[in-house]
Amino acid sequence: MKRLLSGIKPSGALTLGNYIGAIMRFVELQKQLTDTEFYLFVADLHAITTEQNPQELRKRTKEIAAMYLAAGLDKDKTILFIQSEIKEHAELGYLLQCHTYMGELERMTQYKDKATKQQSGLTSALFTYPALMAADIILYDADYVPVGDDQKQHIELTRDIATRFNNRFGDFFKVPEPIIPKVGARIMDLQNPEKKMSKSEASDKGYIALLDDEQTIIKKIRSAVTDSIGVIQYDPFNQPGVANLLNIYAALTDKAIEAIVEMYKGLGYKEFKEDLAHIVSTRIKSLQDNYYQIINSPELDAILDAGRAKAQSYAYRKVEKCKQKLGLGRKK
Ligand code: ATP
Ligand code: LTN
Repeated sequence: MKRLLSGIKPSGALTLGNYIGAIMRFVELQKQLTDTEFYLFVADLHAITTEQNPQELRKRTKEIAAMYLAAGLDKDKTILFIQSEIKEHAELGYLLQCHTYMGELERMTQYKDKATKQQSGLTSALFTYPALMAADIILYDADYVPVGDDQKQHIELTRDIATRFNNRFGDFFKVPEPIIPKVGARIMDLQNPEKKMSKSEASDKGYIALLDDEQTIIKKIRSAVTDSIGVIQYDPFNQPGVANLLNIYAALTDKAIEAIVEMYKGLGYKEFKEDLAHIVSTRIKSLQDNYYQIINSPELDAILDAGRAKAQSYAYRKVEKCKQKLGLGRKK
C-alpha cells in the first residue's frame, strides 16, 4: 500500500487557489489511486509562523478539516488529523533542522517573498519552516505529496534532507515524489495576475474564498483584471488576467484550454466572465452545502480523533527509531 500526504495551513480563509491546486486534486487522486492511503492534515503549526489570533486559528483549523470532507474525500480512506495534535511533527522538525543548511533555507522563494512583504517581526520559525514541512512528510514515509506549484521547492528540499539523512545513517526515510497538477497548479490573484492567489492577502478582492457567497463571487470575477486586447486567447505573458481565468475555467470543467478558447471565439470578456462566475459559484455552492452539514456534526470530531490515533502510532515509532539512529537518549 502506498501513502499520499498533504497539508493546508489555517492561516486565512481557504481560497479557490487552495481548492483547485490542492483539495480538488486530492479527491481526484483518491479516485485514481486505489491502493493508496491518504494522510491529510491541517498544518496549524505552520500557520503560527506568522501572527495568528488564537480563537480564529482554532476556528479555521476545524473549517479546513470540514472542507476536506466537503470536497468529497472518502473518510474511510483518509487519515485526517491536526498537525499540532501529533507531537512528533515538532520533534522531527527539530531533528531535521539539524540536517538542513542555512544556505538551503536562504534559497527558499516562499521565505524570500514573505520576508520582503513583512518588514518587521519576522520569526525564526518562518525561516526554518521547510524543515518542519520535510518532517511532516517523511515522518509517515509518504510516497506522494500533491501540492500546488509554489510548494515544489519545499518538496525538493525534503527529498534532499531525506537523502542526506539516509546517506549518513542508512536507508531510513522514504524519499517522496511531488504530484503537481498540469492545470491549475498556480491560480493567480484576480486583481494582480502576476501574483499567486493567496489567503493571507490584506485585500480580499484578489481571491475567492470558499465561503464567499454567490453575489460576492460574481462580483469578484466580473471585476477581475484583464487587458485592453479584448480577445480570449491563452497568452500568459501578454494577457495574464485572461490566462488565469482560462485556467480556472479549464480546471473546474475538465475542458482543454484550446476548446474553451474555441467556444468563445468572437465573444467578449463580459460573456466569458459571466459564464465563469456561474461555473465557480455553482461549484462553491455545492461545496458549501456539504461543508455546513459537516462543520456542525459531531462526526467531524470523531473522524479527527480516529485520524489522530492512527497518525500518532506511526509517528511515535518513526521518531523513536530516528532518535536511536542519531544516538539520542539511552539505547533501547
Ligand atoms: P498563504 O497564501 O497564506 O501562504 P497558501 O494558501 O499558499 O497560504 P496553504 O494553505 O498551506 O498555503 O496551501 C495549501 C495548498 O494549496 C498547497 O498545496 C499549495 O500549493 C496550494 N495552493 C495555495 N495557493 C495556490 C494557488 N494560488 N494556486 C494553486 N495552488 C495553491
Ligand atoms: N507548506 C505548505 C503547507 C504544508 C504542506 C506540508 C504541504 C505544510 N506541511 C506537507 C504538503 C505536505 C504551504 O505553505 N502551502
